[in-house]
Formats: sequence, structure tokens, C-alpha cells
Amino acid sequence: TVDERPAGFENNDHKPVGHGRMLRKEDPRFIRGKGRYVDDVQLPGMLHCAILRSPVAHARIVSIDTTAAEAHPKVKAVVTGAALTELGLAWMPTLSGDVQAVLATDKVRFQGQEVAFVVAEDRYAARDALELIDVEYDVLDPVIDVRRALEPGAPVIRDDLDGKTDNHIFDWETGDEAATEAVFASADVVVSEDIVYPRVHPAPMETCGCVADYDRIDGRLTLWSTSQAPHAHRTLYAIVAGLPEHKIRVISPDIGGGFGGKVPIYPGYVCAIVGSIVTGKPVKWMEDRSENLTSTGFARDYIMRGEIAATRDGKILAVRTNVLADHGAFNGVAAPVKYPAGFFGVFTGSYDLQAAHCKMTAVYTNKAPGGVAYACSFRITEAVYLIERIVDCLAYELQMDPVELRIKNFIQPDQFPYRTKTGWLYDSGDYEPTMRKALEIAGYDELRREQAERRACGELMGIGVSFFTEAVGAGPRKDMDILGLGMADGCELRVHPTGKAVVRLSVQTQGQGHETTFAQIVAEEIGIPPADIDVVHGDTDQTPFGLGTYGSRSTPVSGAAAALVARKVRDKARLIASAMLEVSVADLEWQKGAFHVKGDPAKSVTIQEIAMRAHGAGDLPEGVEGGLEAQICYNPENLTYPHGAYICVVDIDPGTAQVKVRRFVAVDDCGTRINPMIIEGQVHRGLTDGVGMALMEMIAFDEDGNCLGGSLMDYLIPTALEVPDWETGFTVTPSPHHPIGAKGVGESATVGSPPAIVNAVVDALKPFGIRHADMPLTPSRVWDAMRGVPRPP
Ligand code: PCD
Repeated sequence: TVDERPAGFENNDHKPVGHGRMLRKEDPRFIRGKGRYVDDVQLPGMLHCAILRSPVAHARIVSIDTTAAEAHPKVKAVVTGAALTELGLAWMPTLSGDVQAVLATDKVRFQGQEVAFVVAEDRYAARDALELIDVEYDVLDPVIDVRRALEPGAPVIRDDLDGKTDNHIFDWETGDEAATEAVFASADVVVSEDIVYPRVHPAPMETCGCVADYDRIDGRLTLWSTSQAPHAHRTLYAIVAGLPEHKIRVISPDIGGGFGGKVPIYPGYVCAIVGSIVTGKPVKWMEDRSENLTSTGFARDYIMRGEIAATRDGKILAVRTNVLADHGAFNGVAAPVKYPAGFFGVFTGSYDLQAAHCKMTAVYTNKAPGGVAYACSFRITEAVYLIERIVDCLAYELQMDPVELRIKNFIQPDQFPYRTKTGWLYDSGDYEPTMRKALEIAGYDELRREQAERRACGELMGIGVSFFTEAVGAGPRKDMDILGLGMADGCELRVHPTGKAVVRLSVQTQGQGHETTFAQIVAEEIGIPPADIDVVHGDTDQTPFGLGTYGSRSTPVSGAAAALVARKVRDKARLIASAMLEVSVADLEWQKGAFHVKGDPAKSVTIQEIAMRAHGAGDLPEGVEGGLEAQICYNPENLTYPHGAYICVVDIDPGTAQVKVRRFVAVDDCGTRINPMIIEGQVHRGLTDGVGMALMEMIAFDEDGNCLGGSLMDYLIPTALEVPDWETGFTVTPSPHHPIGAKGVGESATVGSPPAIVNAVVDALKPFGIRHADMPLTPSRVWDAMRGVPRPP
């Protein structure tokens, strides 16, 4: 075990942060199958909800006949949109200020849309009864091709919105159009490329679901749900359903993966709540896999034209892009209110530019809503893919090595904090050493030599590089809120009399290991071993308010809160210690979990002794209350900007066009590293994600709007078989404004890996004169590329 911490951070000999590979505290329960997920919740008298979904993408509902379903002996309730309209619940707000149908009342707008629900004694009866509901649809022309959504005469999807006569959602731009145009006009070299980031889906192991338990006597709603943001959800339920907020308790128990897909509120949750209110019984709703893939939040779906301007010798001057964003039938994008395109503004990447500009148009189509931040801090995945692909296109045109081109254009260490041309303030970074480390691990020069040799024999070996900067830790509340809720996070720490502690978080782990890392952060600050610190989260009755876990914000925001709340407790402990040791506060030194008298280190009191004293008999110093606890609400000053350098080596079988990822090197810099083993796991996961998106995953539709990715037989996700043994490394550039210098890391690898893989595939195909090919690079797409078949539209 190595202590990886940079010098200069406050520490003691326990060194819980960054030290070695502390095992995860939550794993004993997970590896024994003792996790408690939503579907494990069984309540007396619990009923089951199943949802009837539209078989077509666009149709007017003529009639719904529920008589036969209601007559089913095990059915307790059948609810349609008409019934919800009476309750004022047929529509609900989305995270981006649009409305979405809970149950369709007028039209269905995507295949899989919720039309009615049944509550029955068991899951099977509920499903059976769905087949007894008779819906008559008047099928309309669907809008599937996003490029045609704005054509005159295109069917209007959202005729529910007052005065809506087209499928336009918003136009958005960032950067300086005129300045960028000027740079482009005088540049030696301009390269443009059409780059598609296809629609993909987070597809967590556990699908979405909930158990709603409405108590009619005291008007209390308890909701166990697969939620990445229990507090925000509670507030939204209060607003939407008109239930008083203090009577709502949202519990996110163990979550089997979120990946952004469990940020929105889905109609199913509302249906279960309504089901419980109307039946007076607890009601469980659990999606099946197809429902998850076809109706809950998709991600990406950006069609981008990327352009880059440079000098002949490879100085990048400017980038610009035009994006057409497919948002599906309801604008359900999860992002802070002021950022309709999320943090796409970081598409300027890790390079020092003179100008940049992005123009975006978002449209409705007859597809499932979403736009969730699937393992990416709000559209950063798309941004990084765009810049890292287009930089490679430039390298291709200039016949320059892609590594050399990147290094030549990096923002330099003395330029931080660096203001990008689209307004983001990168907190810290030192890019070249990270790149050099990746090159060294990969043996880059040797790989290029090997590639030349193989090429000479007709073999298709490719080497792909990507370098990314992310913006994670949303966010400063002056700029960032979701539906009016500021993106700050609370944290509470209580030290019990015997010196054991409980830290209560507003964020909610979905597998990231918060029970371990937050105990480590607190341990580092107050010297209580991590094993003696319990982490409580995911229950709105037990934790302070905060906006939840997504956008890799837990460490940057809540992690900071945990460090600061622990310091607050330590400050109080110092006062008590000074009384116990009968010296002034200034004469105390904090070390190894104890306060020592300066110059007389043998005289000391441990944090545990102080805890007992804080709760014990006898007087405390003047003005000091009993107990040893504190609470804080942390509002970050800025986002944190982790970075990384990735190198991928692929081999393509010239006979089958199958891509094999032979090697993958990932060097990540997330500032101070709390738990190196967890970070490694996060990176492995994200890299695997990248292989999926680059080579296998796509939610496609046929021309009628049938979803072609509705099962894991069609929507391919990677397993251990498709991925290599990951080779990881790290550098440490602490965040200057985070109390312990940590930046987020949970999504870095998902963000950084797709361009590295695609760059590698395109590099392998260089002998065919190919500069770009779109994801997913399935054998058929690679085969077509090799034969010069034009890319799919
Ligand atoms: N860390 C450390 N150090 C540092 C950083 C970090 O250690 N420097 C660690 C922590 O503490 C944790 C982890 O690591 O434990 C992570 O973190 P972060 O970055 O902060 O993040 P978070 O917030 O916690 O989380 C979130 C993320 C996300 S966002 C996603 S997608 C994904 C990731 O996370 N998801 C998941 N990862 C994961 N894992 C798992 N297992 N599961 C899941 O689900 Mo989104 O927006 O939602 O899309």
C-alpha cells in the first residue's frame, strides 16, 4: 500500500484518506446477497401495480374500455388518464420545465408511453389484467427522423401545449459567433465533420420501481423508490401531488445502479402513489427490462457538425459546432435550469483556444423522453466526444500525430484557473504529465512501431488517444438549480458518548461506495477510525436536505460538506479539550485523533475522551453546549474539473470487421484520491461503459417508431468478455477550492473512453482513407466503412 496523498494536506497518522486500499464497508452485505433493494420491500397487504403502455408511437386515443379488467377477481383498481385528470394528476412537470403525461389522455406520443394502470393482488394478476383493457387508437404519422421534425408540415407532436404549431423545443447558443467566424475565416486549415452520438440507455442492473404506502389516517406517504435524489423527489411530489412535504418520506434503499436513469420522476412512481391513495394499501411497481429500456430516460441523441480551425503547423485556434438534439416526446432533460444543453459548453476541451461557438436546436420526436446525464455531468460525454473526435480529424488532415497535436494545444499549468471561451472556469489542471504517464504505460512509440509493421502485412491495428476535462460537482447555487432547488448539500455529524459517530448525507449511493468513502473523509478530519463511523443516507426523514447523487457531484459537494462538518465538530472538541487539559485553545495541537498540549505531547485527550466529556456529567466551558455534533449546508464555490488521458489499442479482423479492444490505458486525475480501490472500480466501470457505447449500444427505431432496443438481446451491453484487462494510472492535481482537494471521478471513464475507442478504430481503418465513422462501431458498420459504403443518415 502506498500513501498517495500530495503533500500539504492536513493529516494525521490514521491517514484514512488516500491511504492504501481500504475495503468497502458495504460489501459484506452485497456479496452475501443481503442488500435491501426496493423490490425486497414487502409490506402487509401490499398490492401490485402494472402499467399498460402504448404499442404505437403516435396515435390519438379514441376510447379506453376497462370493464373486463375491473371484473378480474384479483384486480383492485384500474386507472386511466381520464381518472387522473379529475385528480389533477394526468400531467406532471419534467426536470426541465416541460410537462409530461403521467397517463396519456389525448394522444400517445411514443411507443411504450403509459396509458393506464392496474392495481391487483399480485404482479401476475396485474399484468394479466392489462390484456383485458381495450384501447382504440387512431394512428397518426410519427416523427422519427430528427432532421425532419422541423420540416413544414411535420406532424405536431405536442399539440397539448397551447399554440404549439411545430416540434421546436429550444435554441441555445454559447460562445462568440462573430469572433469564431473571424478566426475560421483567416485560419490555414478548417476541418468539419458530421458526428453523431447515438441514443443510448443507462440500463442499470436494477430497473426502476417503488413501493408507495399512503396512510389515510395521518395522511402520510412513505415511498421506497429507486431514486438518485430522494430529497428533491420529495419536494417535487409535494408540489405535484399537493401533499404536505413533512408528511412525505422518501426512502432510497440499496440501489442497483443509477447512472443518471434514476434522477427523473417517472410516471410509474406517480401511478403507484395514486394506486396506494385509491386503494388505501401499499402498492409496489417494478418495471421489467423492456419497460426500462423503452420508457425511462434515454441519453445522448445529438447530431453534431463539428468544425475546427488551426494553423498549418497544428495550433488549434477555434472550434464551433451546430447540434440538433433529439429530446423525444417530452423534454425531460435532467440538467440545472439555466443549462438546457447541460454542460455541453465544455466542448472546447482541454485546449487553449482563441474562440469557440456552439449553436443548438432541440426538437420533439415520437420517442421516449429523457436526455438524462447517463454517466456524464449533463452532456459532457457528448462534448468530450465531439472535441476529441474532431481533434483527431484535424490530426488526420495535418498528418500529425494525435498525441503531439494535443500536447501542443493543452492549456498550460500556469493558466489555471482558466476561463474557457464558453465561460467555464477550470479550477486546476496539469495536463501534460497525465498524458506522458499514459504514453509511458502504453509504450506509445513502440505501439506505433508495431502498428507500422502490422500495416505492412495488411493487419488492421489502431491506436486511439483521448484527453478530457470534465466539469463535475454541480453546483454553485448562484448559477445552478433544478426546478428552483439550489444545488447545495447538507451534512450532519453526531459523535456519540463512546466516540462512535454517525454522518448523515443528502446524497444517495447507487453502488459507488459512499458508506466507505464518506467515513474515510470524516475519519481523516476527526481521527475516529472509519470503522467507527456509520454513514446514513437515502432516507429523507433521517438526513438533511440536498440535491442527490449524479453528475459526480457527491465528492465535490457532499464530500466537501462532510469534511467541513467534521472540522466544525473538531473545533468544538478543541474547546472541550482545552477545558479538560486546562490550557488555552491556542496551546493545543491536533494529531493522531487527539489534542495534545504543545511542548508537552504526553498531556493529551483523544476525540473519544472528548466525546464522553461532551455528553458527561459536570460543567462544560462557558458558552459550550453539551453533545458533540454539527450540521452544515455546503454551497460549492465552483465545479471541480477532473481530467484524464486515455489510450486504446484495437485490432480489427479484416475478414469479419469485428473490433477487439486489445489494450486500454487510463490515467485519471481527480485531485486528492480518497479511496484508490474505489476509484479504480469506478474507472473500470466507466471504461466498460465506453466499450458498450463505442462498439455495441444503440437505441434505434424503425420508421414507424418501434423501439428496436427493447431487450438486452437487441440492446447489447458489454460484459467481461468484450473488455480487456484495464491498465490504470493517476496523477494528482488537487482542486484549490475543495476542502480536501478532491474532484469527482464517477463518470470520467464513461466520458473519456468512447472517443479513445472510436479514434483507435478510425486509426485502424486509415489504410481505407477513413477519417470518421459513427458509433456504435458494430461489425456491420465497420465492414461498410471498409467498403466505402456511405454512413447511415
Ligand atoms: N472518490 C474518491 N476520490 C475522489 C473522487 C471520488 O475516492 N477524488 C470516490 C467517492 O467517494 C465515491 C466514488 O469515488 O465513492 C464516486 O465519487 P463521485 O465522483 O463523487 O461520484 P458520485 O456522485 O459519488 O457518484 C455518481 C456517479 C455517477 S453520476 C454515475 S452516472 C455513476 C458513477 O457514480 N453511477 C454509478 N459510478 C457508479 N457506480 C456504481 N456502482 N453505480 C452507479 O450507479 Mo450520473 O449523473 O447519475 O449519470
